[in-house]
Amino acid sequence: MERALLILKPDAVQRGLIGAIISRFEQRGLKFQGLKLMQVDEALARRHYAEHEGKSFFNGLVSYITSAPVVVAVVAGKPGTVELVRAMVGATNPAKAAPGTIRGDFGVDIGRNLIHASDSPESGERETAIFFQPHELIGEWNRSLDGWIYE
Ligand code: DGI
Repeated sequence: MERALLILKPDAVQRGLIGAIISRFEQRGLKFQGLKLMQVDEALARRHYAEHEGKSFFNGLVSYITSAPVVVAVVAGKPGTVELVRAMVGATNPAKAAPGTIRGDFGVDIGRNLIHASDSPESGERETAIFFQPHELIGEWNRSLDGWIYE
């Protein structure tokens, strides 16, 4: 299985878009391994976004992600899942994101782009370990419709 960490950022939660966004991943057939509402503190934000430290937008990014509760989730599927999830999320700047993507349907500003998704299977594992304790994840569970999602 390949896993991606999703963060429904504070704007998504404040705007009442949790259900609409989560539904897209459910409808696509992806399986959730973890899901929770949480408040990100500054240390966690800095750790998650460490690769952007020093960039002009870094401080704004940290204050945005820590400004109000977020929903974090882990979605899993066959190899290729991370790429599929990124395609559903759309370009980093919602103004340039294609219609039909989450950012392209719900956002207009790069500083309020609604959702984070891991950009590689390796980041999926790293970020999952940052946001979830092992006991908060259910790695293996069956759905009766799995055979209707994957051949
Ligand atoms: O993986 P993404 O979220 O699509 O993009 P990323 O990992 O390159 O950047 C992480 C977040 O940082 C992104 O979701 C929004 C923010 N960001 C990236 N580039 C810019 C930016 N914010 C501003 N204001 N300006 C930027 O150029």
